[in-house]
Amino acid sequence: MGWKARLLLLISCAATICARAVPETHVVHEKRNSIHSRWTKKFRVHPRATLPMRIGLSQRNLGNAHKYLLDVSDPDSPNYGKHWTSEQVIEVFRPATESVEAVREWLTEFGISAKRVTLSENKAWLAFNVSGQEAERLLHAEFYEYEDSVTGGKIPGCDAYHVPKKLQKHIDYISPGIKLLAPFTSGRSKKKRGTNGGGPVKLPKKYHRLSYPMKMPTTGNLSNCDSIITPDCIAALYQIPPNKINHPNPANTMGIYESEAQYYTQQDLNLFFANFTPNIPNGTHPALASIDGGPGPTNRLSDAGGEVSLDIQLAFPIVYPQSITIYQEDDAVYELNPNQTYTWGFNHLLDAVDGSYCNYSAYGETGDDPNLDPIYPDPAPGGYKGQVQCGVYKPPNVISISYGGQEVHVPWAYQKRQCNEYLKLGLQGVSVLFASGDAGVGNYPAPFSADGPTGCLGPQGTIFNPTWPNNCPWITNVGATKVYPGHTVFEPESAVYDPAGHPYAVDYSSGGGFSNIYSVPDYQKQAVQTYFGEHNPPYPYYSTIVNNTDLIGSLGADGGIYNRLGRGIPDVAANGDNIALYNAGQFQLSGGTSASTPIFASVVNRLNEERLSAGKSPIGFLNPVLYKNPEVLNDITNGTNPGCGTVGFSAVKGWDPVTGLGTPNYPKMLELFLKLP
Ligand SMILES: *[C@@H]1O[C@H](CO)[C@@H](O)[C@H](O)[C@H]1NC(C)=O
Ligand SMILES: *[C@@H]1O[C@H](CO)[C@@H](O)[C@H](O)[C@H]1NC(C)=O
Ligand SMILES: *[C@@H]1O[C@H](CO)[C@@H](O)[C@H](O)[C@H]1NC(C)=O
Ligand SMILES: *[C@@H]1O[C@H](CO)[C@@H](O)[C@H](O)[C@H]1NC(C)=O
Ligand SMILES: *[C@@H]1O[C@H](CO)[C@@H](O)[C@H](O)[C@H]1NC(C)=O
Ligand SMILES: *[C@@H]1O[C@H](CO)[C@@H](O)[C@H](O)[C@H]1NC(C)=O
Ligand SMILES: CC(=O)N[C@H]1CO[C@H](CO)[C@@H](O)[C@@H]1O
Repeated sequence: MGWKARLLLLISCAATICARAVPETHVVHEKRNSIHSRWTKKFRVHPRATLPMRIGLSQRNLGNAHKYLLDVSDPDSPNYGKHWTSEQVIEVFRPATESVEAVREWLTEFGISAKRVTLSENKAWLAFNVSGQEAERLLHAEFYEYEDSVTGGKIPGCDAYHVPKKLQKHIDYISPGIKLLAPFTSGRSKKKRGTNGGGPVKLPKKYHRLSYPMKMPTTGNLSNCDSIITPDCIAALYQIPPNKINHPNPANTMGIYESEAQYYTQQDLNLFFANFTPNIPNGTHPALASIDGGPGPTNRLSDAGGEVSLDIQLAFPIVYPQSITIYQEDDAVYELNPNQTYTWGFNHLLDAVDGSYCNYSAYGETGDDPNLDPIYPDPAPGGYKGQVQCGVYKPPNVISISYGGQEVHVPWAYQKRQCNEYLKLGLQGVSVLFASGDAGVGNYPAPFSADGPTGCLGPQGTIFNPTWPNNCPWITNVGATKVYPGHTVFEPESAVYDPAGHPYAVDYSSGGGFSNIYSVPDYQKQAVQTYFGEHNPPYPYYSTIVNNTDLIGSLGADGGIYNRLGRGIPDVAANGDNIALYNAGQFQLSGGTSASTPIFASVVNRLNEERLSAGKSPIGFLNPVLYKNPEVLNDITNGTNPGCGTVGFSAVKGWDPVTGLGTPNYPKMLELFLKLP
């Protein structure tokens, strides 16, 4: 060994763990490469301090999950539509009994007796208390207190820890370990943040436009659809016939997610029905699935929420007499607190519709994240005092979600774990639809978002900023279209674009682009390749998938402004502008991919109703069928989605990152989905 090599060894030794020799039977299981500047390593954990330790066990079959999903959702699979029960999902992915036993044996041999160790009900992890000294000896690590400069909180952790080599395959992660609270950074983190006054970014945000009052149009008149979209315009655009079903299937309720304490008022619904949908009786309303204190409707008109009014008033005309259920997440105390910075969203929804998610371990995360998800019982006056609700509702066959954020703001492990859950819902036959975002290829510019003057990434704010959780390949993303002035519902629509001030305060265009975190899924490969091959966007690009949200900030160093390897967004589209609604007692127009999503999801609800009447299963994960049968959608070939100082991508023949495969053609979709088993 030359001196250089010896010096290197010495340095690496000093930098990691040399206090005790690590036996040859052990290997490094996790090691931190860098530490975010908000954290400071303080003093060594006291040998007699108590540390709550958790060992997350490796799930079986996670690597096969994608294959399982395609097995039940690819139209060419013999098992199409044969969805799994929730018990099957738990059984297939839970850690092997062998893993539980091997880890228990290791602990017993070390001197942590079996009676000190608790096994979680879903067999995903083992929990026990250890002294600081035991922790260090068990894991051949040095534990320190780390202090968070943002919150002032301290948590124990180490730079690296070791486990016996033969156990490595059974262990996902151990905490306390190398994980510190994932920092809230974007690619341009040092900047003072926008509307939140320097704090972390509050997510999710609603994707609905600020609505504005208008004069009521004449109903039944399709010649005004270029300025006001009524239920008749939507039915005409997508050839949706009146719903002839007399006895709606109660198991086929249309799910709509709401957050941020959005209240609807019955008065608004009644006004809407009276003026637009004479077939829907006065007093018709959705059911409420309140999650962790999520509030129901209000009688105070001034409290009416634009998002929930829009969602219900778009869905009812399409699905009635089918019922609607609002899944309302989180108590109003959290949701209305302007200082509240950690509603990252959707974990409590997923807990409520799948009890196993409450304790689901993956990517080093177990259950809700106490740093990112609201905590229950809520200590604040008036807060929800129960425990987090787990598995209290059966998931609906389709759920429409018009909320989201940017992938750069959401810790990698948090979003990967959540994306797996969307996959599991797909396995169980649930269609999950998300709005693709309203700021084209970027985010809103400051002060409408925390992403600086352009709403985009990189030192110059020129790099495209894809949306979350739209980057997850196991959901269906809905972009927005518009009937431009002078055009009719009998002509093809175009991608939506309304420049700032016309009529909304900020530029509005259909969220689209390519993820930096998820690579393009198999079902989308051909579509994306064709797009690049035949309609090469006129921008420099990079080709990287990152495994840490912080790394997004370093992308594009070579001048590229979008990723060529990522999952493409959106998948489909529907109208999202000039939507007629009543809100707070007033007739208004509104829009957003927020509107597009309940429209598309309502079409799926209708298709499910027809499949159920024919004795078939609900559709579940839509994308594999749609990408193999793009002719059942109206291809959108005009318009772009501006953002980041560019005109964005172009809507072209075939799939594009503006309007996806296109808008629904109800008769064609119905024929196709009734043909499938
Ligand atoms: C660890 O100790 C705490 C406090 O004494 C206790 O509440 C908790 O149940 C213990 N955990 C386990 C797994 O024994
Ligand atoms: C439909 O609206 C157009 C434009 O506002 C108007 O000219 C026409 O008379 C209306 N037709 C009916 C049948 O109300
Ligand atoms: C609808 O019902 C409410 C009572 O729930 C009533 O006050 C209102 O007048 C009714 N509206 C119509 C148009 O019948
Ligand atoms: C929000 O923070 C400000 C400043 O710290 C404080 O004055 C205010 O009471 C807080 N509001 C709520 C609802 O917690
Ligand atoms: C993340 O990616 C880097 C390089 O791209 C690689 O060296 C590292 O092993 C990856 N980490 C994990 C946990 O996959
Ligand atoms: C095409 O889209 C542009 C906006 O990008 C719009 O102004 C124009 O009217 C559209 N053309 C048609 C035929 O809809
Ligand atoms: C058995 C078990 O691990 N149950 C936990 C599942 O998650 C909920 C909510 O986080 C806990 O309250 C349970 O103790």
